[in-house]
Amino acid sequence: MKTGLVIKSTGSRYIVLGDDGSKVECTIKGTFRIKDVETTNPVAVGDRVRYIENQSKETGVITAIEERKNYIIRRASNLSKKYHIIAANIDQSFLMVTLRMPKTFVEFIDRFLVTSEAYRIKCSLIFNKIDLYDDTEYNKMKYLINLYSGIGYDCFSISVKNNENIEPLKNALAGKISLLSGNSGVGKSSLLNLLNPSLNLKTDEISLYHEQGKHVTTFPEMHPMPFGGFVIDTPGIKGFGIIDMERNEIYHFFPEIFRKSRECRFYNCLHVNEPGCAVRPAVENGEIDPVRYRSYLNILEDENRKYR
Ligand SMILES: Nc1nc2c(ncn2[C@@H]2O[C@H](COP(=O)(O)OP(=O)(O)OP(=O)(O)O)[C@@H](O)[C@H]2O)c(=O)[nH]1
Ligand SMILES: [Mg+2]
Ligand SMILES: [Zn+2]
Repeated sequence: MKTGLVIKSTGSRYIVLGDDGSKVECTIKGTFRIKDVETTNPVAVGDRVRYIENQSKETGVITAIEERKNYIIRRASNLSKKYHIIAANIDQSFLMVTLRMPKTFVEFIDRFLVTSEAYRIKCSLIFNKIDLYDDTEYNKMKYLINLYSGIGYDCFSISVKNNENIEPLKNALAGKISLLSGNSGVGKSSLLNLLNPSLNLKTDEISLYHEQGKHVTTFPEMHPMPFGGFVIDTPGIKGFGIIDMERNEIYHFFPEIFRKSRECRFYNCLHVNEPGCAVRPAVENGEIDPVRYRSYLNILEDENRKYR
């Protein structure tokens, strides 16, 4: 009996990196279930497993999964009650954004951060392609870095193309299991190739995810980093899968709004137009950024729609 880490899954087969450094292609035996959640895949990348090697030592059988520290899921399809486990045991997540080619919208950033918070996974932002920015874009980035680092999110500004400012990011990734997300074209695969040239990932390929509402089943892969740790590239997956949230808990995932909400008169204040709300005045006097507040209202409105 050996133990190892699932680094790739192809539906029914799993590549396990044994703690002894060997790689084994495994199938699974038995049933693995998450309590209360129906899933389409029993084992995901990031899972720590026990397995038995077959005689050839190239193949094996997974017999047990160790308890997960966390896992992220998405619906298997829009209307399905089943969930797909994207990855397990994630230490931290990184959202890569660009202010040009493509332009990332602040609300997209906030939705990602909210989901990260809901999963209680530490999240950081990577601003890439700084080599392309004109003064306006550069200043916008500085504004956003100031905003988000003020709330408590680490920010990195890099150019993969010019190999600029990569060192601090390496330090943050070292020894951890990290999820890397971001819109198509921001440079995720390019970054991974820079960090680990032997990966040779395809870049500049349009991924298959763009048709809205259609989930193509691909399986994320964990890429080993030469300085220790793994990065999971999530091609075209818009952040995490959607997590179901209660309307009155959304603001819990905006740390600065949550902090302020302690001063609201009503414990069930949604910070829209309730009397004695402390959040709205804070938006008006600039203590809370209006852009963040708008993201909050938009997410709240989406949830409201589900209840109508
Ligand atoms: N100018 C500039 N271009 C970059 C930089 N980083 C990446 N690119 C280019 O941006 C394009 C898209 O990069 P990819 O690495 O394929 O982007 P991705 O995030 O993996 O995209 P998907 O796989 O579709 O999600 C490529 O043409 C890269 O060469 C950068 O720092 N500066
Ligand atoms: Mg890519
Ligand atoms: Zn309030």
